[in-house]
Amino acid sequence: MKLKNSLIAILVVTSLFLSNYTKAEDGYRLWLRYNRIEDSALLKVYQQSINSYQLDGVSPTHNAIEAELKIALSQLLDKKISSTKNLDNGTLLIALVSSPILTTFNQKDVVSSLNADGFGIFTSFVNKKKIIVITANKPVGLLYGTFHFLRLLQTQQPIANLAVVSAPKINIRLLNHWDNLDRTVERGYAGFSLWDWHKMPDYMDPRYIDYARANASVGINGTVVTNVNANALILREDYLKKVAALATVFRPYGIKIYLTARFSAPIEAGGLKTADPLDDEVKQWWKTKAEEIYKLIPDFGGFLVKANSEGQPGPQNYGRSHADGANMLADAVKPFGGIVMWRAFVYDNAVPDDRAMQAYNEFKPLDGKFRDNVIVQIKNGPIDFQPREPFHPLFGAMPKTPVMMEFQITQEYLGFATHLAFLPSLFKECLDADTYSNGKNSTVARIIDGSASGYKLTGIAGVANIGNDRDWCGHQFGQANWYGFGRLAWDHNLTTDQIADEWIRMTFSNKTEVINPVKKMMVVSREALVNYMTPLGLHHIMGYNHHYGPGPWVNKGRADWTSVYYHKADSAGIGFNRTSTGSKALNQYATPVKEQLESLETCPEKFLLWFHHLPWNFKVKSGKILWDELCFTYSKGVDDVKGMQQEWKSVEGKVDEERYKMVSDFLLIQQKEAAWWRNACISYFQSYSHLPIPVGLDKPPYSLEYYQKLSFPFAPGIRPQW
Ligand code: BDP
Repeated sequence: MKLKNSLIAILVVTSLFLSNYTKAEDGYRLWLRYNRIEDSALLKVYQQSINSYQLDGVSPTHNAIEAELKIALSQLLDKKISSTKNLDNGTLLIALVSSPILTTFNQKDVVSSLNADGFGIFTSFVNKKKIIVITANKPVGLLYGTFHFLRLLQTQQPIANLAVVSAPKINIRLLNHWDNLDRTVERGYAGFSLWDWHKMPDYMDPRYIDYARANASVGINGTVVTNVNANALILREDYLKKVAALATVFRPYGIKIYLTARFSAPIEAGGLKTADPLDDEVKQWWKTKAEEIYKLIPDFGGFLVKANSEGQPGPQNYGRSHADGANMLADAVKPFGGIVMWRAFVYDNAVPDDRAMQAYNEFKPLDGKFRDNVIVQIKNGPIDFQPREPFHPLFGAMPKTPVMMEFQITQEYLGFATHLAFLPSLFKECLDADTYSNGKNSTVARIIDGSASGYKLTGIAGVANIGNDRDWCGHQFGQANWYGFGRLAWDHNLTTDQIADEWIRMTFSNKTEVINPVKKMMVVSREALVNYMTPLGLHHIMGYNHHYGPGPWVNKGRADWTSVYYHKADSAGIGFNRTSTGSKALNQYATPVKEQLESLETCPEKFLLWFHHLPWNFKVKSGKILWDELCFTYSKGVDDVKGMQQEWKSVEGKVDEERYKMVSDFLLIQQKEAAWWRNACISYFQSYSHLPIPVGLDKPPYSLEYYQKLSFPFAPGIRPQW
């Protein structure tokens, strides 16, 4: 009887443990799960190679490193790894390159020549003991090196002869949160804002540390915590104290805090009559505000500004230029080492230009007129974060002004959080594009990292997809976009394949039977999405305002917020003519790019309707007429999602049940919505082409009116004041 009872007790405890274990796989741990190494032979090798660690030096960043090692090593290696004062075989030594311990270390010069964030990891012999050295010029480099080393273990790489040297190519690597002070998130689909302003500074959610760890693990070194559609309240003293408390949490992780500055803050928060950037009182107000901020946050990064765009106030309200506005703020933060990131995302429906041309038209003439601590932040494409855009013509067009990249990680135009779209493919397409602005090989990446432009101030920002959902991003695979953004910000030469590989290994499994299908799914996902939403260069045809689902019929409201403005479908054909016979937007690109895109022979079909208005019976490269090609491409997008579902099905039982189920359900939503996009768009465009659905393809199951009548008043992420 006794035996039976204790057996039952054991069973209960085990099943509780197991169910807790599976429950715990809710995605919270991101790619920092640190589960025991799956390959037992490799585990043995690792266990023999790592016995202890020695962390030389003291700083808050050192404490962060130690905390990470404590969570990671014993779990990964399934043995206790303690700190030691003596170097022995298998010691992991983490020390600044200037440390006396490394006086005789022969790789000193290599590491000393790296920038402040760079690091080296070497297998080395000290006093005949085989050790692993992680070294850097600054504590934050040691932190990055530690995360890199842990990644080697997590992804099961050989560690017997390490000689890794790595330094970021871009200096400022930022997340931009579009978070409002009431915790709603503009275009956020992962719950509410992480920032619990109401409870700060007295209660600091421990999650802020996990956020900082995740960012530091991929080298993100700054965060703008407030929405670009800014609220001046954040500049009030009580809020600044909350910001300072956050900065204190982030600092050990090498993450600087930045704020968005509402241009009219001197009026709203300062009681002045004007926000004119040339007004002395206004200048003084910002100077005093900057002093106040830096007293609280000595390493405050600076301001991000959206001005004179979509109704936001700006210098043009006072007849001044963007340079006047940016320089005034730059002067205020300059004494403290701060910068101003001034957004080039400006457009005004009063200007009758092609909207794709407006940013260039406004900013190009200002080249060279900005202070040296101003950097112009440009969206990847000339319209607005569409599933596919050509690169923004301002890249390479402002040789005398540092410019930085703005990507959108949150999937405002890419199916919100329920569609799986692996965005490093999108990021790479833009970064690798050749602007020819300074001869061949002036890629966008080389413009923003300074190598083809000579910029000293370099930066890249991603609009965050993070909220307070347990899984952070609203989709398990949304995490891969946060991860991938950070990895590319560090090194834009990484391939999408490498990034996917690392992420899958750390987030799901190192087993080939998981890696292969999941990677296949990720690699096709963005192209699939382009195909079922906006094939052949179509753009901006989504639902009005909330941007959810298809809306090619949207024709009311300001012209450049409608869809008909962009696709220009009529009985003759479809597409936006931006060539020399149309809006002439192509003139904004360097000659080789312009010539390539202008000619129908050489314009890549993925950009066809972005640049050309073509008849429905235009012959494309496949030999089909444009209308048929459009229908086939839409259908291919849907089929590709079905393929993704099959790939995912093959990992059932090989990954935890909880995340397996969630991803399966989301893929079903994605498949339904892909079909919805296809059917709605084909129905709509057919009302202009008057051509039949090609043989072999399904007819849309409902009438066009059906699709037009669907309404979503509570779609998430919407901007409240719209
Ligand atoms: C648009 C978003 C809007 C943002 C704007 C921006 O719909 O919510 O405020 O971008 O980047 O795509 O400022």
